[in-house]
Amino acid sequence: MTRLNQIADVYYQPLPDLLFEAQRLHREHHDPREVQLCTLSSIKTGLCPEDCAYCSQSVHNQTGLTPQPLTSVETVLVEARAAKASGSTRFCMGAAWREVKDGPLFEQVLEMVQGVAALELEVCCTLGMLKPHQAERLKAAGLTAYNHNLDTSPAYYPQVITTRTYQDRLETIRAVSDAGISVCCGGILGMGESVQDRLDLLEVLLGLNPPPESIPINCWVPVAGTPLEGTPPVEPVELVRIIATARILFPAAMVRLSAGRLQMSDELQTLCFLAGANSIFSGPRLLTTANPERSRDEQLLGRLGMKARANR
Ligand code: SAM
Ligand code: DTB
Ligand code: SF4
Repeated sequence: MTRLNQIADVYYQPLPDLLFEAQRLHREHHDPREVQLCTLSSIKTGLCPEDCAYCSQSVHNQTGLTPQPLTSVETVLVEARAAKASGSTRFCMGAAWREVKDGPLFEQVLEMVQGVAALELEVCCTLGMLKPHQAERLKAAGLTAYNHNLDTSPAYYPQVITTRTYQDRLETIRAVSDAGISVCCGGILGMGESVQDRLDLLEVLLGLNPPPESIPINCWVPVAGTPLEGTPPVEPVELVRIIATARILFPAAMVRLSAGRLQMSDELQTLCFLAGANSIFSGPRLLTTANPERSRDEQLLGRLGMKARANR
């Protein structure tokens, strides 16, 4: 049997069996009562030259977004302190860049990384493509993890992005792991892809060496003015199945229920936690779109007898 058949066999099990297996592995590696809270900050917003069909920040999409140049170090550190005070243990900075360019802007990001690391928060960046020497500098500045998503399967990818290749992404991920930085790599569901595309993405992730320690599962957040406008949302049980399958394939990883929670019911999010998701973005904004209010998340976790993971 090929590995892909095995992944499909996991995914298509009767849901009770799939959830039982996911929970068994989840409990072996994690405390099932805890979720990690992460805060996102958009440090450079909009005017991105890439043509990602899902994104509010691409110059190719008429989304009405107000662009913002690189934020000051002090502003970001104020946000990071507030994130820590509100219970986040990971702070993720995102820039609408195709790639990192050496120079003053990169130096400013390195200062941000140093400043956030000094607050004893996990520090994550997502800045587009990276070269090995840039990954090494981020590592030296104290970066914990670098987020660079493969987004979808190799086959569906060209329907979504044409300005950089799957191979480009794999090379950035290589540079990140070679520098000793933890890889955060996942994808987006709900872009019109098939279940097979989602399983193919999981297969590529499984083939990474080392496998990612952090797997964000985003549901596409609808953005008017993008080519994906009008795409139907992910079928809820399919989302739960993907999370459980990711938990089984990557038992030690953080499986993050990332973008798209505002569009989910409390019950669906609960099922995702039971399937092995153990991290959420906290606070009312993602990068450019809305996320549930903190109070709603606190209330939900409280009702479930779950709690935010303390700083380690
Ligand atoms: N520009 C950098 C890059 O793409 O590598 C970093 C920022 S980019 C916004 C980070 C990730 O956010 C993308 O790879 C994509 O997976 C996710 N993303 C962007 N827009 C989204 C949306 N509308 N819904 C869900 N996920 C989205
Ligand atoms: C990831 O996988 N999800 C986050 C983070 N990595 C950078 C981004 C979600 C962005 C959602 C759309 C927006 O707010 O612009
Ligand atoms: Fe640019 Fe990243 Fe948005 Fe693609 S996902 S358009 S690279 S900001």
